[in-house]
Amino acid sequence: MGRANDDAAAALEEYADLFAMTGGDAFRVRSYQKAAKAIAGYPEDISRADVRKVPGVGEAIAKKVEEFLQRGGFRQLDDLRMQVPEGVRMLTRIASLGPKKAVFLYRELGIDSPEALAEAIGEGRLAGLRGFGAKTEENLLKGIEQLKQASERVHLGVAMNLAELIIASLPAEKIAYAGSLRRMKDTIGDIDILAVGPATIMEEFKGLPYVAEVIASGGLKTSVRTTRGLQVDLRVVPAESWGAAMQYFTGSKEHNVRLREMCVKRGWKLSEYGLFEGETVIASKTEEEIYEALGMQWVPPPLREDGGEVQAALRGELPELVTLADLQGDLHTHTNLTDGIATLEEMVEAAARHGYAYYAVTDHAPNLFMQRMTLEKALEQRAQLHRLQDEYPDMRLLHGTELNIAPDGSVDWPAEILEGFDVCVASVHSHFSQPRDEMTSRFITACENPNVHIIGHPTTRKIGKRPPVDADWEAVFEAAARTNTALEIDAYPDRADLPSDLVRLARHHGVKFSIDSDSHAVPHLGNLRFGVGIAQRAWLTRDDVINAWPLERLLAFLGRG
Ligand code: DGT
Ligand code: CA
Ligand code: CA
Ligand code: ZN
Repeated sequence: MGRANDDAAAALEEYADLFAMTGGDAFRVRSYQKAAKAIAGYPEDISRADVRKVPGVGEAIAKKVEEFLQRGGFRQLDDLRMQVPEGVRMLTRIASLGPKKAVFLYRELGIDSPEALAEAIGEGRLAGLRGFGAKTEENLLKGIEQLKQASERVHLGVAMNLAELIIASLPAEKIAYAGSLRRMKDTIGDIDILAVGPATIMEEFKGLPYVAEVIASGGLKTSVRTTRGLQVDLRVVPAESWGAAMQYFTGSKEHNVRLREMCVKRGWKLSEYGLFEGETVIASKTEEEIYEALGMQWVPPPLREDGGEVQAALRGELPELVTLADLQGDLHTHTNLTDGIATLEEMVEAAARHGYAYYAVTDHAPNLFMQRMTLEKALEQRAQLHRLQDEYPDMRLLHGTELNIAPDGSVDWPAEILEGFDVCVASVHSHFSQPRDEMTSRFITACENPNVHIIGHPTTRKIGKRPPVDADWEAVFEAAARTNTALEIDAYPDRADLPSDLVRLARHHGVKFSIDSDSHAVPHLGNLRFGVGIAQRAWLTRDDVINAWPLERLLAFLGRG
């Protein structure tokens, strides 16, 4: 994905937001958002290709993009930026504050930033305004706090892309990322890269195009801030202590503290230079040697959170974690029939390139009004999928749908229609702030529907944008286990939903999981690896994951055998 695509997509997104804030037509807002997504997901670099070839980009949008590519802006965007100050736009990033309310607060009270809003609430200046009760104020304060925290961390997808770019552009004898990124945490505070050799590497690092500012620079460590605001630390380490450095800087701090406690008892010392007895090096070259010397199994980085992994590794009882190679298919993907940008043919062809044994297309169902889905369209797609099947003898194509769980737990279609789908994912897409007990029964009712196979992105959170819904998760997990309903691990990195701590809890209740990409474009299929990271952090094995199963076992689970 070229940077021009990302930048143009971001500009169109911003334009869509501003257009909505200033009272623009909802369908046009939607078409800008759709075009932005399409451009971001387009495989070719649009600064070289004709942007009109991107699906969903008509003449009017193409003109804007072309102007943007020439001068980094376009007239209509400039106009709206003048009407709505930057800080007011920041207001809309507060969860539960929509564009209309943000503009209202600006015009009525001159509130022009999240900080100004927090202040106004503190001074009681919102009291008496229509639509701003005590409960709303409390939610706004929570949202402001969340925004503050989120702006200091990025999701795994952003950090991983950047780390891989950096690593690919720096020639070194050895180079790898450590820290929370190697542990596959869902959000990343900063990127930690370790390298062996050459002397010129620090200069090359500081000269990379995405470096905005050099924070600190020395012979052994350089820290920079990238154009996206993320900090990257590069450390040069001696070849003979590579393993010790990787172990130390991978963390987590809590995991390392546990290991050092063990060392102290034996009179040993563990540092980023090695495992020592007095001056004698016991192990330092590889991580494996270090863990072995400590009398334990090598611990996969996603487990290194002091969640019982040290004890298990000492007993030789670490789980055999599910891997990306174990996944046989993807059970939640979209096409341009709803909000995806690629055609059915394109998605299926890309899935085949991943070598899948099965692949489900699950476009949105009619109750998500904006997607304009109908039964007729779904059946037409099914026929088209059946025709395509002949071209892919080694990959079973499954026709599915992503249903909407209504506030009462019901879904879009009656049983006789649902039975016609091979796989039904059901997700919450509205009414996010239902009270806890209602939200809990909503999920339980959905689980109890015999045609619902998978609950999609269960908490509905979007990292840095939308908080998780409130539910009694243990009660939901109990229901999912009892009804044989899988819970999704949505691998799309701004969702990462279920998060790993809840996955681990659900597993204790006997729940099965589906690791899905929730793809809306061909490149998204590759996001599945982030879902595997979540699964590994939750100690899942192949047996816990329905799309790591062979086709026959999956079909039996779906009741479609
Ligand atoms: P982040 O960056 O907030 O997402 O999380 P980490 O885990 O990458 O943390 P970071 O970048 O502060 O440090 C990277 C690793 O280096 C950390 O996981 C453990 C190790 N480390 C850094 N500083 C210390 C320290 O003061 N004590 C110990 N025991 N370990 C440290
Ligand atoms: Ca870090
Ligand atoms: Ca760091
Ligand atoms: Zn969804």
